Amino acid sequence: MFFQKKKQDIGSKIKSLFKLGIDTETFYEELEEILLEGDLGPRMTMDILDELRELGWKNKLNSEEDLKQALVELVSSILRPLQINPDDQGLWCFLILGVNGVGKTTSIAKLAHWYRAKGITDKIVLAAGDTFRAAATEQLITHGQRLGFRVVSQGAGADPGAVLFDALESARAKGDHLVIADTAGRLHNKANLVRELQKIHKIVANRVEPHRYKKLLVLDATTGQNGLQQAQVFHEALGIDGIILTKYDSTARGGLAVSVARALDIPFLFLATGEGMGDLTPFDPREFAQELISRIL
Ligand SMILES: Nc1nc2c(ncn2[C@@H]2O[C@H](COP(=O)(O)OP(=O)(O)O)[C@@H](O)[C@H]2O)c(=O)[nH]1
Ligand SMILES: [Mg+2]
Repeated sequence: MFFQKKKQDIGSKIKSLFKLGIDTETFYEELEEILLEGDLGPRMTMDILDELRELGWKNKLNSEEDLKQALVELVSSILRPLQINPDDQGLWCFLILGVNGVGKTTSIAKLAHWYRAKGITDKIVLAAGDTFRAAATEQLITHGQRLGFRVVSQGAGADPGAVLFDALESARAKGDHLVIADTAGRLHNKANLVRELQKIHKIVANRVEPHRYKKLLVLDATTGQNGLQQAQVFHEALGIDGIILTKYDSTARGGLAVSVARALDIPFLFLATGEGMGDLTPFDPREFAQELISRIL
């Protein structure tokens, strides 16, 4: 099986593929396996195979390099990047969403660090809106202290809406430019989650101009097609403006981004590739596609 191969075998899948004979049915069957294994999802995989068959018929798929190039083109054409640069003309809010453990709290700290390091803004407040677990608030406070950002919190059990309210009001009063808000991502009861998120959403929407209010979803690249279902739930509930894809350092796959983009057409903001504060990179579709294809092939 291709997917059981180890690191030193990377790149050998494409060689084995070409030994099957270009443009044969087995070639496409094996390629289908590879793309599905890479988490590109069934729909995107079918699209890609259709396009490749067409290239094959036209005699434009003659080498490993042709195949790689075609895949990079197809993958990068479906991915949209997004940059958000908060100005100082009004208060911005990033609501950070996602299920437990995907990397929300860590990403909030990284985002604050990134926006300050790039000189975009340092007037950032972190809001501890995950009041479900005490550890979540403590974790955000620790990051805030370490990085030197104010954290607004009310502790475990508090109403997340009240935390958001406090954070937004105090940010406005103190002349801050950006509130980055944590949320709890319990998905065990979808109806409850959606109701709670919509309450928080109302509080932000009433206080922040629509174009300065961004609902950002954190997806863990190691979760595979599960991540697509998560994205669907959050997108349906609130409408997601952009995605941060985390733990891209802990998976050999990461095609989740492609299947989410194919299904929901949500743009990507950042790629997180480690636990360090500097492990956050603006999303570049072409670079991502090149890296992804070289990983899965
Ligand atoms: N390897 C890796 N680990 C990450 C990344 N982002 C977050 N983590 C780790 O994932 C775990 C859960 O992160 P956390 O921010 O608490 O997730 P949350 O529950 O969504 O807030 C922590 O151990 C983080 O250090 C990443 O990009 N790469
Ligand atoms: Mg958290």
